[in-house]
Amino acid sequence: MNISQFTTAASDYAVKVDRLFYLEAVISGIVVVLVTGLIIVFFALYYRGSSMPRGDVPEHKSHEIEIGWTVATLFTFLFLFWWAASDQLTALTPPKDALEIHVVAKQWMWRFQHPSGAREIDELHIPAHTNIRLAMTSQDVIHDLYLPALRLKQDILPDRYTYEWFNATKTGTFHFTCAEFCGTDHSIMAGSLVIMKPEDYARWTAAQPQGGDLAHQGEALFRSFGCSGCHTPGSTVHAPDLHGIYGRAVQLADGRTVTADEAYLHDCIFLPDKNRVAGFPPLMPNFSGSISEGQAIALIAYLKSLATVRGTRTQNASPEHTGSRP
Ligand code: HEC
Ligand SMILES: [Cu+2]
Repeated sequence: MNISQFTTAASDYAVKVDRLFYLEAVISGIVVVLVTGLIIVFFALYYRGSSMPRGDVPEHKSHEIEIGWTVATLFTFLFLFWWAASDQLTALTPPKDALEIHVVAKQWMWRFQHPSGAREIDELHIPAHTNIRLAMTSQDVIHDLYLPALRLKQDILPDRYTYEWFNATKTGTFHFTCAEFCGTDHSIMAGSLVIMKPEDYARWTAAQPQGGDLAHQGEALFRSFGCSGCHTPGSTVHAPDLHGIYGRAVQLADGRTVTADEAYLHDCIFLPDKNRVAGFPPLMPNFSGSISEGQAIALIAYLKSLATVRGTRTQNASPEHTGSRP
């Protein structure tokens, strides 16, 4: 691994981060040189016993200088804050048309699932010049996906989704690693980010073992875990119909109304007590321990695809399943 692994800026956002970093380094450098220089000069001239004339000590200190440097520093920092914040805030909002890749972190490996159904471990293949959104969760402790070439770092928590998005502009193979101390083998929890030309990515995807896309894998799990036994219209259990669930406003038994986003669906499977649906017996079983994060991703992809089947596609429905209706 050579140093360019860490210095290459592989996205426009990374270039922006670098620009800010260099500016701050230069400003800090100027301050260091100025302050150290003055200390050395005054030391050399006015050490105790030197013959330099001290002149008359003024009665009042100079307010102009005090106010001047305070205001100058204040504005410099406000300017840097404004610059950094505006880069960060634009980077927080993912574009609507992003390709969504799921990330499951666990001690001590990375699992990636592509919308096509392709999976990989400790390697992430992505197309360049494409908006990519990572939806990330952890199977155990807190991890953190650090992609130096993209200047991105985001914590990954159990029972919760965190996201980051990017648009890579350079092809190549780059290092990524876990940036949260997560146990004995934390230091080997790393891998390669392979940024490919879009046509190479398409070829790579096609060459992966075909397990069906995520939504289809989820449909099979929906049957094998017995979800369908309760959640099919006409079942003996009074359970909600899950068609069109994604993006819907759900009335809960405790009076809250929540939007059924990915995090909500995730909680329904692993923490059902958190969200009991109003008007139904509280019979949704807790599947934590029996369903893995990877399986939950497929189940949720399936539930999201249900939103598109009956023409009730909601605005939030994720774009990647539009081509994969069951
Ligand atoms: C024993 C029957 C039963 C099984 C099995 C079951 N559920 Fe449920 N589920 C329910 C009931 C009843 C509710 C509504 C009451 C509640 O929240 O407990 C519910 C609620 C839900 C909700 C929230 C629905 C809404 O309208 O907000 C989701 C999502 C869900 N289940 C998904 C699943 C998935 C995925 C599986 C399989 C892994 C599954 N369920 C298995 C009975 C079941
Ligand atoms: Cu880790």
